Amino acid sequence: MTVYFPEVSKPIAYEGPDSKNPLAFKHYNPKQKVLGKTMADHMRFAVCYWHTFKSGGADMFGVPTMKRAYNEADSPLKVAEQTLEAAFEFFTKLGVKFWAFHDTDVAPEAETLAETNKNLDHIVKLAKKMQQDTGISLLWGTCNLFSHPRFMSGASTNPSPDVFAFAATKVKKALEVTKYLDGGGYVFWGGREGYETLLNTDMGRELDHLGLFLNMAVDYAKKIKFKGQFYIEPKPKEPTKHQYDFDAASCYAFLQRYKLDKIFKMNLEANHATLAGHTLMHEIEFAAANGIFGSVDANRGDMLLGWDTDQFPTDLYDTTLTMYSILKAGGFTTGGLNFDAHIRRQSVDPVDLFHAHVGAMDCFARGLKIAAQLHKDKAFSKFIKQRYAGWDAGIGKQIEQGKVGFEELAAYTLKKGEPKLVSGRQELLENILNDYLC
Ligand code: XUL
Ligand code: CO
Repeated sequence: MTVYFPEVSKPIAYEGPDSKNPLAFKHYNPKQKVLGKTMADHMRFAVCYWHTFKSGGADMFGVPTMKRAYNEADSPLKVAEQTLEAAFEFFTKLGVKFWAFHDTDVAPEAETLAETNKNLDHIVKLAKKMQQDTGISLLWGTCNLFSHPRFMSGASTNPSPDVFAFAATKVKKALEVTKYLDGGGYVFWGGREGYETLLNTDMGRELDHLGLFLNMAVDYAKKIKFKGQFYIEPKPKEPTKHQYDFDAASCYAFLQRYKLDKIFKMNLEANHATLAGHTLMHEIEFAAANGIFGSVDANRGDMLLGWDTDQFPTDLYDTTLTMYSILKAGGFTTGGLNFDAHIRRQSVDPVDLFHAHVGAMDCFARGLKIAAQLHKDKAFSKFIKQRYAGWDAGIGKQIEQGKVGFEELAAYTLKKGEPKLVSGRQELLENILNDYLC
């Protein structure tokens, strides 16, 4: 069997914080228990197929820079087979238990949809065998409804019902494939489900169509007994000027309107959160507060660039707060941390993929350890509990229990007078966070 990553001859091992080996984990020890659960189970790391194996470093101004041995073959299907082999070699050497892909990442598109589906069937059969041989599972499957020219004006929100039907046909197949591979979930990211200009857009109708489309997907999943979790992945813009699934809050309103709120959860991406003007922590906490937290696409943007740079997460402050919010949300069930990130255009060597993933996994492992300590010590929750203590008794309790209205509150206030000012202690809390981080 061909070896595609000879620079890494054996699986990446945990060597502890003193190790100087760049291809070893210094913090991620999969079997180590943190708050009663192994690190592997806390984080459920997944490698994404599209960036890691299919993006070759091309950008708006330049062609691919990365040469990969698995791309050398005389037919697209052979390239797909080799890429799959390389991917499972990579997953195994890295020690992740999950992967994620779009239909078009794994199998080449052909002249007709029937032929494309044949290619997909061929590849997923090989993938199923590799999953069985390695114990690696599919975190979620998804469908690319944004790259082909037919989707230039959207998929289910396209003005043409023929494109809606085409997209439905593709999602039908992607659901079947995800079920065949025992995928734990299925993601909808509405790449072009939005608009470029309202001058040519019937927004109400497009939203109705998106609602109809997702309901059809749910109906079909029931029919084929696909039991995986459905996710929506919010993103406010890019490539479109406005995307309908803008952030977790707008997705939740949409899901409620189309009676899908009990079925879908959120797949929250760090760089999408920042594009929406939020932090990932905000998105996780909003989702958790509404019972729709599902999974995370782990990456980061660049403070100075206003687009989805999809960089590997290396900021300890961010990974700590992400893990803190995930622990607070009760942890992952079907979801995980999927590295929806790509190495930079100048990182041309295959080994750079290992450096990126090893560093990000270690950064999350450190974040988890710090977040667990914050939880154990109730570093913030003690303060929050006390800050809201007024609601546990007296007038606060009466308000929460619905026992008083405006008249009773007016009588109470006129008697009590001006409320006391209480410090929010933000600076103190930020200092405490830094004490734990260092
Ligand atoms: C695009 C993005 C996608 C989804 C899956 O910004 O995040 O790769 O994660 O379609
Ligand atoms: Co993503």
